Amino acid sequence: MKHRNSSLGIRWTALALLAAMLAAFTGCKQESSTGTDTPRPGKKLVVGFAQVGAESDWRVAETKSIKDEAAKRGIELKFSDAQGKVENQITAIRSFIAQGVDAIILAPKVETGWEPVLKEAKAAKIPVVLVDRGISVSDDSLFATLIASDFVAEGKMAGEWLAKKTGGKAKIIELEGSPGAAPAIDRKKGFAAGISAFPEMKIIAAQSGDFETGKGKEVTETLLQQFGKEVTAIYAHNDNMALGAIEAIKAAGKKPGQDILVVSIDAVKAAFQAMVAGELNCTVECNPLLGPAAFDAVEQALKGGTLPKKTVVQDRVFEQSGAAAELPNRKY
Ligand code: GZL
Repeated sequence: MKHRNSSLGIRWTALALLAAMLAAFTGCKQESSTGTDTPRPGKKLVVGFAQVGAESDWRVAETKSIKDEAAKRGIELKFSDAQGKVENQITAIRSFIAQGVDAIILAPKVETGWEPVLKEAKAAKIPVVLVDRGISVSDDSLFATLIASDFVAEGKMAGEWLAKKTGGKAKIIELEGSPGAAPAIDRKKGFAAGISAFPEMKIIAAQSGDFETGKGKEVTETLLQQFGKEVTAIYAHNDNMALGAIEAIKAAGKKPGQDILVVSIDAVKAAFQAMVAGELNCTVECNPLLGPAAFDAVEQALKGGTLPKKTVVQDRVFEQSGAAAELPNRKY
């Protein structure tokens, strides 16, 4: 926690209370592991975590990993769930700055719009570590590092798997993630690259399901009404939308995993269960257990150490044949 003289301390406390009230008013959920908003005395590290929301199993696992690691390291974590709204994430970051946290961890919902608030964090000499999704800024000194998977590679692995499975012939419905989000942009790009060598692999429809199970089901129900007779495969940017699509395929009287192949990304436990049930054909891992690496980066940044601008998390492809054996090993 930053140390300041008493008059400034009174001003910061008032600012912190104002910022916390603002954050509460704007609907983003803020919580502190100590349940207090005022800075605590002593050297305990205080880190603010601006999370997107809880839209998927993956996201819930990422939040748990960050919270568990903070507790393990004796770090006071101020957590904000933006309920999926970028403006709430920006409010949370301003609140963390006003509270004088030592560092900020940010999982940015979308790639753009971050320059102003990250400039404020830089001016306050508060390092920002990005986890899970990247941002587009002209000055990359605005963040210390990014710890994330390679979403283009994930999409390409999904596309190549489907091409191999279908002999290069498929009519595909693509369920896209949240508009403007790095994984949605890059998984689309990667999948297109993965099938580009196969002219008979065509994406006949694409629509966002916002990484959510319910929206994935709704979008698939609608698209099956229009394309149900010709679609042979569904590519979902995450497992939750794939699970929603599986429900919609069954509701349409077809067999998911057989009549219509389903391939997705994340490799959460529910995806392995769906593969064991024969309803999901393949999922590409995207590891959400970023807590340890995130806090290593925070501690390195606070020591003034140099950090790579991006650390890529390695991912693997899982298909039905190995699902039952792998399921007991899954941590999320
Ligand atoms: C990936 C992450 C994505 C997951 C989704 O790093 O940003 O967001 O793939 C989550 O499940 O909603």
